[in-house]
Amino acid sequence: MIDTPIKIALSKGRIFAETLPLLAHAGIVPVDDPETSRKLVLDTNNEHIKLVIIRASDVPTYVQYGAADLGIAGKDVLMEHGGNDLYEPLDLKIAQCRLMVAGPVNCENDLSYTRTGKRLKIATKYIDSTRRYFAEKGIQVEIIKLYGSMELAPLVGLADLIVDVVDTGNTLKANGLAPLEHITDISSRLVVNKASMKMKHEAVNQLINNLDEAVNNPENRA
Ligand code: PRT
Ligand code: MG
Repeated sequence: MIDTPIKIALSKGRIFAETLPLLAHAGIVPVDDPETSRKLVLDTNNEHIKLVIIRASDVPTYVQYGAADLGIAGKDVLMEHGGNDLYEPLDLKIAQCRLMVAGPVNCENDLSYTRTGKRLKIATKYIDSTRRYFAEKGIQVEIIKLYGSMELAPLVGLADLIVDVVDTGNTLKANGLAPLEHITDISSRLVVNKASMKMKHEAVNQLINNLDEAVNNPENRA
């Protein structure tokens, strides 16, 4: 057997920080810190396991094409990526938040925004999830694609509402916005490349089992 290392793709920031204790429980400790290192492939204490540090929204793509065997990504990102080209064996229950519709504080409790006639403008990076959500409600919307700082859009008249992930709600509040509708709960998931699942079955399965155990260990709960 060719002994190629197992590569796990994940983003730095909150996902990396919250994954660390789970990896540690599985006996995996990175040698470098992605917040200070410029390396994009991090060695770990286990020569058979590498961490690949990429943008959160690129994780499903790396895993889909086998550039990484496994990945850790938010359900928000996975829903946008769509398709069933990845296995999703484990909810890691980290980086939890809610996908929400939000709007200016003064339209709080004002469901008149669902009235027909005026087509609502919604700013978001979650194009597909937003289209699906409003289509299910029978509301026609115009979706404006943004890559970040969605909270700004209603303030400057670019959109009526936004769809974004919300944790504490402080960012909405600081920008005069309020949560209006809860679309779905979000947490990060372990995803696996389909070929890796077959070709590296033993190593991949062991890792899934170890991480599953870590998730269910109360010591690792934030
Ligand atoms: O930053 P970059 O553009 O590279 O990518 P990213 O924003 O997708 O990455 P990152 O690391 O910010 O988020 C990775 C994943 O963390 C997301 O895909 C979500 O699944 C999850 N997550 C959990 C969050 C939050 N909580 C969160 N609060 N992602 C983003 N936020 C944003 C939120 O949109 C708001 O603008 O953080 C801001 C602060 O949130 P509040 O509500 O606590 O004020
Ligand atoms: Mg971010």
